[in-house]
Amino acid sequence: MERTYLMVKPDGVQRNLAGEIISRFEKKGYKIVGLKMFRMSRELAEKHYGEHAGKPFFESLVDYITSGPVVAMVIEGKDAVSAARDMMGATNPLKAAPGTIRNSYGIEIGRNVIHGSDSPASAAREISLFFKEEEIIEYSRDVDRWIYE
Ligand code: DAT
Ligand code: MG
Repeated sequence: MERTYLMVKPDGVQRNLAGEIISRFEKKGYKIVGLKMFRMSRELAEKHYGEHAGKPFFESLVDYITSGPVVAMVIEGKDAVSAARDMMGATNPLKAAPGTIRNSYGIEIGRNVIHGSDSPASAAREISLFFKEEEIIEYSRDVDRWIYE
């Protein structure tokens, strides 16, 4: 089982899409093991998006992600990292496959509604950046036997 870090970005929260987006991962069968709302500091945003420092969109990306509260979650399940990326769709919502979250709810690349870790290594880094160990809840679900064979 794998864990990934997902985050409804400030536009998603403002547009009342947080519940809808959380729901997609719940309904697929992934287990939520961490969930919270917070507003990101500039310092944390620059750390989170460190790989993009120096790119032309970096400043506006940091402005955007710190512009309001985000809803962050850690989900757990089989191939969670790549499956969540597939469910999100391409970075540019207009290029995202129909039915994906970004395709369904977004238009512009700078307002693409959701973040998700792009590899198991990024997932580990981002989970520890945003969640304390005690904020990740380990529990068993009876329904898992109807989700996994
Ligand atoms: P993703 O969020 O799909 O992992 P990324 O890590 O390449 O994409 O970029 C992080 C965010 O930065 C992305 O969600 C939106 C923004 N972004 C990326 N490329 C951009 C570009 N060319 N112009 C404007 N914003 C961009
Ligand atoms: Mg990325």
